[in-house]
Amino acid sequence: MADKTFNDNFLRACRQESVDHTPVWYMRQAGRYQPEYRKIREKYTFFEMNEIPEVCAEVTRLPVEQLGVDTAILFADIMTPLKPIGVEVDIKSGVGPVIANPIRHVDDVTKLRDLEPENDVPYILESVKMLNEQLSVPLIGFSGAPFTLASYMIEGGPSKNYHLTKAFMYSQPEAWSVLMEKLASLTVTYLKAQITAGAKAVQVFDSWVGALNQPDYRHYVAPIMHRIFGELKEASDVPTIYFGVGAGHLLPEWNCLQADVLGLDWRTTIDTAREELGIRKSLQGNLDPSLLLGPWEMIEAQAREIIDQGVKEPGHIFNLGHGTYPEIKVETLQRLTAFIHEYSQQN
Ligand code: 1CP
Repeated sequence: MADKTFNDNFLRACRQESVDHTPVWYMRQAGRYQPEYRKIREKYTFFEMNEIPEVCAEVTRLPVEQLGVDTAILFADIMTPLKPIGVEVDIKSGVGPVIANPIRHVDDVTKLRDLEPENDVPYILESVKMLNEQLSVPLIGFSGAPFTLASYMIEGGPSKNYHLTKAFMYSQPEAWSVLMEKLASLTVTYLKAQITAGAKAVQVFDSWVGALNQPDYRHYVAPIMHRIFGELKEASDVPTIYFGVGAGHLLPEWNCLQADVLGLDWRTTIDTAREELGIRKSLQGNLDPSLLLGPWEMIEAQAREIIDQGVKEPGHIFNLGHGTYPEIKVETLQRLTAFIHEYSQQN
């Protein structure tokens, strides 16, 4: 571990314990809004950055050193563990993941291999170990959730309405179920390996599951999410976080899962989650990242509002409602981090 005292405010907030200040981190805190990131990215493809532990660790540390955030998140992508199981995926700059062999039939599902982290993604485990030596804040490991991974695997890339995914789910329910179970196994195996390597918390990104209504979520997705968080809880006491965009209507379902922290986007306030929906878990969020392109006075007022709501009960982690954008200025995130730390201490 690094010389400096270890800052465990984030882990304490995950466990709903008292904190020195509200911990802060930003989804996609490593990314194209950073000139240093863009410079490294010019030299490597996305997966090269991911697969060379020294580069991966450097990019992971960048926002911690530059912004003063309370956690690091491993620099990888939700697509990282899909490549070795037979998904031909490329990350295209300015687009995102593009898949050359999208899933159409049950055969495309059954031929996917099982993930063996030590053989298939040794560089991820190496990066986690390296970062554990270097950081004085907790490292978050992560995985995509089955629905969100399946959406890329079926659509072949980013989508606005997920109609191919839903069509597959409705018309080939048995194949859907096989796919969900396979991806649940991958998620659990991958996260357990990251935890064994030293990840101090894990986040499951279900970014696009908000596209489903509540009955469909309950029928087609909730059982495997129960399986994932149940198996993780059985294996370790490392805090688990579940996040999705536009998924406020699913929060009552999420409240029944064995996840420790729920991520909110900007559409659901912390007060609403706690008071109207009765969520008693820790909450993470939820400044609209678009607001970071607006005037500082508005950013500060909104951040103040989020902290005022967050500190009413133990268990709040400040974050954005979704990832950073390339247009955001480094200085804005530096100023925001300092403001959150200072303001939440006074409360
Ligand atoms: O700093 C960090 O947050 C760590 C790195 C990280 C994480 C946690 C990256 C790097 N990707 C992710 C997760 C991820 N990837 C999610 C879940 C979180 C979210 O909703 O944002 C999703 C949906 C993806 C898929 C993906 N990969 C997209 C979105 C495409 C879409 O459908 O709109 C994109 C643009 C990527 C590429 C990517 N991943 C990460 C970075 C820094 C980038 C940009 C790569 C580049 O061109 O430099």
